[in-house]
Amino acid sequence: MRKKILTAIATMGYFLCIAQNPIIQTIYTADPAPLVHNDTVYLYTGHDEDASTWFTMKDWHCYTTTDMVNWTDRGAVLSLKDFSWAKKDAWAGQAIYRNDKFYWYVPMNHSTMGMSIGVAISTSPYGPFTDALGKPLVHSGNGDIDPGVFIDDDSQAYLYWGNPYLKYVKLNEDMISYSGDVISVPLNETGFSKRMKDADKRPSEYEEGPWIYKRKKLYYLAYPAGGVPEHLAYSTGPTATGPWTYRDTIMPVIKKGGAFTNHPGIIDYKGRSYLFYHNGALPGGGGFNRSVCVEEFTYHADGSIPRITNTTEGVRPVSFLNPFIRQEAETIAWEEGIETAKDSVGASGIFVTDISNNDYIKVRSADFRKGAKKFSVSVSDIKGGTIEIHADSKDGMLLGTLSVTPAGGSMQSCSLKKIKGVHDIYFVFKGSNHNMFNFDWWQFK
Ligand code: FUB
Repeated sequence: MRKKILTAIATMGYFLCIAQNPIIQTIYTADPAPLVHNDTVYLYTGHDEDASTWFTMKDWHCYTTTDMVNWTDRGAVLSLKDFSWAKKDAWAGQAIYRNDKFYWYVPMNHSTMGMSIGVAISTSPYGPFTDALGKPLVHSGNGDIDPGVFIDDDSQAYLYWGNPYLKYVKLNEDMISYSGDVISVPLNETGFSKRMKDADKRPSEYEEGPWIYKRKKLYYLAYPAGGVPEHLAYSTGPTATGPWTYRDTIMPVIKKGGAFTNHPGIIDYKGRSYLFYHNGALPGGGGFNRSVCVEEFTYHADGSIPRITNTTEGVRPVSFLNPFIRQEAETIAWEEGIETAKDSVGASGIFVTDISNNDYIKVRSADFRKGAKKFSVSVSDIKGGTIEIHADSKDGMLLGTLSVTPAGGSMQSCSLKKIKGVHDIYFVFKGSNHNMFNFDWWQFK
C-alpha cells in the first residue's frame, strides 16, 4: 500500500515541498490523542487499515516529538489482542498519566455486549500496556465510544464518552474504577447549539469524541459536531461537569482532502497551543483511511478559541534536532516510500525498512552548530545501496554519499562536506536493490 501511496505523493511536487500535514505518512492514522508528559508530546492514534471501507481498526499507535515537526514512530503499542473480551473496532481513545502510571481508555466492540470502554495500564508511555480489568470499565449502551479523560485540580478524574449521547463518570483515584452513577449530559441548544441537519434528528450539534481540559479558570469541551461531514466545535463551563455553554466552531468542515469525521486533541506545549485533528488527504485516503494533522493556534484574550483552518504546511519547529546524538531512523518529518517495522533490538525496537531507489526521509531543523564532518548509520539485513545526504531539499547540496555494503557491517560511516548551522536533512536512498537494508539509527560527528 505504501509504495502506491507514495508514488502518488511523488507526483505532487508542490505538496511535497511544503507539506508537514499529515504528520504521519507510513500508515493511515486517526483520532489523535496527544499527551504532554515531561518534555515530550506522546501522540496516541488509531490506525485505519489499508483500503478500509469501514472503520476497520485493530490497534493503536504511538508517536513522539520534542520539536513538533520530527515524529518518532514508537509502533503499535496497544491492540485488540490485548483485551481478551474485544472483538473489533479499536476506535478513539485517550491516555493520561497519574501516580507513575499511564492509563489508556479505549472503546472496542465487546464479543457479546457491543461497544464498551476498556482501560489499559503501563508504567511506560511506550507500553507494554495491559488490560487493567479483563473486562470493560464502562458499558452503558451501544454508543459507548470515544472516551476522553481529564484530572481536575482537586485530583478528581472524569471520564467522558459517547455518540449519540454524552455521558461521564467520576473515576476513582485508582483510575480503573468509578463511583456514582453514569451521568448523561443534557444535549440542549444552550450547551451544544442546535443541530442544523434536520435529517439527523438529534437535539444538538454534539456528535462524539469529547476532549475535555482546563485552561486558566475555564473548562473546555471540544468535540466533532454537526453530523457528517463533521466540523469541530467547543463548549465551555465553570466546572468539569458544566453547565456547558456552546461557544463556536473550532475547525469548519474540511472541504478538500477531508474525511467525513474529524476528531480534536488539544494541548499546550513549550508555550504554544495546538489542535490535532484528522483528514483524508494522503493518497488513497478518505473517510476510512484517515491521517492525523496538527495546527498551531493562539487563544483570544478572553480565552476563546479562534477558528482554525486546516493546512498542508502544518506547524513550525519549537526546538532544533540534535544531529550529534543517536537519532532513530524512524524520526521523520516527511518521507516517501519507506516503511517502519518492529523488532526486539534497538532503543525503541522500531526501524526503517522496505527501502528502494529514490525513497527518502526528511528530518527538519537539525542544528549542526559549528559543523559536522562525518555521518554514521546503524543498518542490518544489507543487500546494498547508498544513502545520499542532502541539505534543505531532496535535490539540495549533496553533503556526502554513504555506500552501505554487506561487507561493511552493522555500523557504517562516510565523510561529509562540512555543514554548519540549522538545516533540514534529506536521506535519499539510491540503488537497484529493493529492500536495500534496514535502517535503525544515524548520527553526525
Ligand atoms: O475512528 C473510529 C470513529 O470515527 C471514532 O471513534 C470517531 O470519533 C470517528 O473518528
